[in-house]
Amino acid sequence: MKRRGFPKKGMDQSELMSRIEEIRSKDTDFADGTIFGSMCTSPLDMAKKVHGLFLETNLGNPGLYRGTLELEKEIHSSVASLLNAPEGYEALSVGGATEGNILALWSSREKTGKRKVIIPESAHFSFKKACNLLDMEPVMIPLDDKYQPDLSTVEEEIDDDTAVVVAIAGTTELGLIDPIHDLADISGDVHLHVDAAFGGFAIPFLKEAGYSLPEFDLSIDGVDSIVLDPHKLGMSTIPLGLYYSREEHPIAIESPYLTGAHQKTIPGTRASASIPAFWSVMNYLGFEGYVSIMERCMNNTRTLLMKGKEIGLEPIVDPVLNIVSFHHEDPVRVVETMERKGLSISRTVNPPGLRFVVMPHVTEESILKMIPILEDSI
Ligand code: 0PR
Repeated sequence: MKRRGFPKKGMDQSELMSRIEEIRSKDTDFADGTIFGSMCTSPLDMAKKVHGLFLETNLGNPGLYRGTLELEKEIHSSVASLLNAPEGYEALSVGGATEGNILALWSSREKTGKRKVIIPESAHFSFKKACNLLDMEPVMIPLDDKYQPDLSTVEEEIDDDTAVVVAIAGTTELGLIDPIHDLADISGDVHLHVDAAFGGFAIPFLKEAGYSLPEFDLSIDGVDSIVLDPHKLGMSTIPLGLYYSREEHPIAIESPYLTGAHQKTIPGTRASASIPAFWSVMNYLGFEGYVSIMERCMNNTRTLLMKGKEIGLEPIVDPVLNIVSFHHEDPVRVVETMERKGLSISRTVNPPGLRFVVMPHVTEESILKMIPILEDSI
């Protein structure tokens, strides 16, 4: 693109807004029923409205935003209950699970001086980012025939240089939950971090609805930290992740000229509107509201699974959460074909396949409309 000059004079407001509207219409909208590959969803209307009221809030400088801070403390406390956090836990609001995963690795390195990170191959790429950033050494753990980390390899790899072991509650590609109890036993005193970016706002509600799912949170003694994302299945606005550690986070950088004495997370100025937005969603839906949303997602997951099988697709695993992935030898081609037809699906790499995330914006109707197009594209 040719370099544009910095605008010299202000633009006419209505001209400006019509450009903005035109541009925004090029973005895909969750309400279109065409997005099947995203772990985010349209936040509740209330979240959007509340978010707009807090645009200038910045909890990097908390003394100026005492109201927002009050809500942050309330969400930290309510979600601590959801995760069975013990007394003495620390909660930090982050931009999303990427930042939470970075904090977990950073804190384990700080506490131990060690650098080795045990990571299942099914982990999100944010752990590779974190290792690169923190100069830590990723040790990738192969998956067994059920696409779960091979526990004997984890056991072999843990040694005196190991800083942290990673477990996942809701893998990005298949939505699986690692055997976190077993990983906690194997890790012993080594920091065990659970990435529950996706599963954190699914598993507790599905258990309530009668789904038999394993424990994944701070109720397991050996779990030292966990992250989950209100901006995914928490149904709220971007950016918000919540990071919990059993003990106090060991890194606190002095911020002497601001109203808070220290900062523990990565941003300095911290966009905070998503905090009251999530507070509103959480209090509006309540536990019961989330249970019914997740039940609907799982019903739609079963519909997609069944319809996929009817057109000859074979699921890679039986879905545990609201993600369905089907074997396919050339997923890139199918994803591109679907994209040309106006549908956004995703793919898996290990093994190659077509990935559908059945988020709350995915309806039975949108699935039934998408299936014949998928049939023509595979
Ligand atoms: N951990 C897991 C298990 C994840 O699935 C993700 C994101 C992360 C960590 C990182 O979370 P943040 O991106 O919030 O830091 N997984 C999604 C993905 O890569 C992110 C995403 C969401 C991508 C919506 C695209 C999209 O439209 O698939």
